[in-house]
Amino acid sequence: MKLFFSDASPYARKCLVTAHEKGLADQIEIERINPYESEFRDLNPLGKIPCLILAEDTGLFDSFVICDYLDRLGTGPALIPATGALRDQVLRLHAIGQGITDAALNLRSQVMRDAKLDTPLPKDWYVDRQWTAIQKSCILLDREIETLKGALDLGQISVATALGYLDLRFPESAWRHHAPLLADWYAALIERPSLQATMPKG
Ligand SMILES: N[C@@H](CCC(=O)N[C@@H](CS)C(=O)NCC(=O)O)C(=O)O
Repeated sequence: MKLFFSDASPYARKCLVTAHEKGLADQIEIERINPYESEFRDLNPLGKIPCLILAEDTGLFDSFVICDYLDRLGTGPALIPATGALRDQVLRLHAIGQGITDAALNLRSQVMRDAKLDTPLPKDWYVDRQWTAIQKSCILLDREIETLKGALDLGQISVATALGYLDLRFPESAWRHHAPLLADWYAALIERPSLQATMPKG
């Protein structure tokens, strides 16, 4: 299997953390690409990474679908519970992590757009909406910190990779101030080898 990957992509990192946790990292060939400069729409018409290339040259996307595939393929405890209330809880946590990531990437896209064009967008309601989504999500996670504890699951991985991306792109963000319990939880979780081996950069 080959994974179209970028060292900065929080979505791609989520997949690689999953691969490490499921004992599959050695079976995945990492191909670093810049999705904005590469043409791979025959494998993913959306032009986005991560994209997992299976042996039969089929592209698998997006990050949740790849994680679900790796979770079923690998060994060890399931990261996505098959049924029941715990499954709902994990998928909800995953969605919050994904939502924080999406909001941070929306902010980053605006910075990239401003750098390409000589017409910076005003810092308007759209930017405020992204920061509000990030702040409110961190506050909710702080309040519900107990749901992030216990055996590792994809919800926890999603939240951790979202926070890692925030620290990479927006180190000035005050999320720790709004969510001190979440900050403590994150500091402990990123000691895991799978997260240490995939620290974002770029
Ligand atoms: N929902 C997708 C989002 C993937 C995504 O937006 N990846 C970014 C890189 S971090 C990308 O490839 N962007 C290129 C583009 O939007 O054209 C997932 O979870 O995999």
